[in-house]
Amino acid sequence: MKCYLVTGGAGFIGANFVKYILKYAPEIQLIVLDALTYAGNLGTIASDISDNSRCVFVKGDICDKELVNKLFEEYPIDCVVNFAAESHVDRSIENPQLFLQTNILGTQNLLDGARHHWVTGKAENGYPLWKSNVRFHQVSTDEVYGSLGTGGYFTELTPLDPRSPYSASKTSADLIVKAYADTYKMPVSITRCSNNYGPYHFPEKLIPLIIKNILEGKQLPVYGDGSNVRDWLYVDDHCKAIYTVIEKGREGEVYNVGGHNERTNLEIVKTIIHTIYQILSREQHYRAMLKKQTILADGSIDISWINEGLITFVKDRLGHDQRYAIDPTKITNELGWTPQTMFDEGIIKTVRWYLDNQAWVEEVTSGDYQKYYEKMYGDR
Ligand code: NAD
Ligand code: TDX
Repeated sequence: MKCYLVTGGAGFIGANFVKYILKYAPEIQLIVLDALTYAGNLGTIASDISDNSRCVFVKGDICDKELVNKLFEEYPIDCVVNFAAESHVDRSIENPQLFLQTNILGTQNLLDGARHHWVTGKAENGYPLWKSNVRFHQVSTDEVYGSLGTGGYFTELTPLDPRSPYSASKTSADLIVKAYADTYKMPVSITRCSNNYGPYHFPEKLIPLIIKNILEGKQLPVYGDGSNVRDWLYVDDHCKAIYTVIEKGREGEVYNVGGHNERTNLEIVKTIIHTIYQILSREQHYRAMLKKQTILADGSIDISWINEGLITFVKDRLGHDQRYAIDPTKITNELGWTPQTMFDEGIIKTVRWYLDNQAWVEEVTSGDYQKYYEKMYGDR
């Protein structure tokens, strides 16, 4: 049996990855390390831990050297999958230092822990000798490439050009991973994925925030003029790409991950409005969860207000990247990866998941979320 140390496994993509591996990769045991920051929620993976002897949870910080060493001593870890990060661009604009601490120094601390436990000796040429079949996998982002104009795609050869404190910290982490590969010949790989969406996405990010606001009858904040473009991928497709790269990808390589699904933010917001309206038109029982309850003459709950009039254009994000678009040719041609869930299907699945899992939303937003929302968006 192989053993993966999955960091950040109580966050959005990490938790989906834990579920993906437990379902599809019976040969893998998981040690999940997560600090449970505002973005991490143990409830998301509680059943995965309790129902499964293949999954152990450890609460802790990737920057904690002693803890990371202890985990390597205690468990036969042969792969580190590093999801743990501060991940929200807006928060990085407010507090850059935390992003540098977690995303750069945390990654370096994990690299060092792995290096100390995976090196078995020294070759004649002075380079370390590595235990066989080990891998350090860094979960990176398309944001390291910066921002595109109206045309073109990010390939693995696109120069790194991060523009926000978040993307600069992720780029630095990628470079530290590359430095360990070049200097110590450490077996590493990196995936750079476009925007994910799907279940367990924290409602500070665009798609879950818009769903939450509609259900609460609030306005829908669109930054600037809503023309910025993101390339959206269903989270399970990202999880499959990571697993494929770890198991089949070449050592030392970077693989871009994306599904050619570019949309403007305005288009995304309109799609969510229409999707929720359609579902609530047909399935009246969901209307009970709306905060705004106007009862019509026929006794039904009014949903006519769920329309594009809810959209409100707000102050733009500082340094807002205009467009991201991934060219996934390398991972498709080399490893046969292609996305399985198309956006039209994925967004309906996602909206339904949020309608059916309001208890989860309440749980994850019961902490400092309200304070954050008021600071970012006022009392809209
Ligand atoms: P998230 O914010 O939902 O989850 C991050 C997790 O990391 C949380 O569970 C949090 O508690 C944990 N964490 C934070 N600091 C930690 C620390 N110091 N020690 C241990 N755990 C810590 O993020 P996400 O959206 O799931 O993103 C996961 C990874 O994927 C990140 O590295 C991100 O850069 C990358 N990524 C995200 C997207 C996206 O669209 N969300 C796209 C491409 C890449
Ligand atoms: O209220 C909002 N209104 C709005 O117009 C929010 C929260 C966002 N936006 C815009 C900003 C972006 O153009 O929507 C777009 C998507 O924003 P986010 O959901 O914050 O994602 P983004 O900034 O694109 O970054 C995401 O994708 C790449 C993840 O958060 C990163 O972790 C990942 O690396």
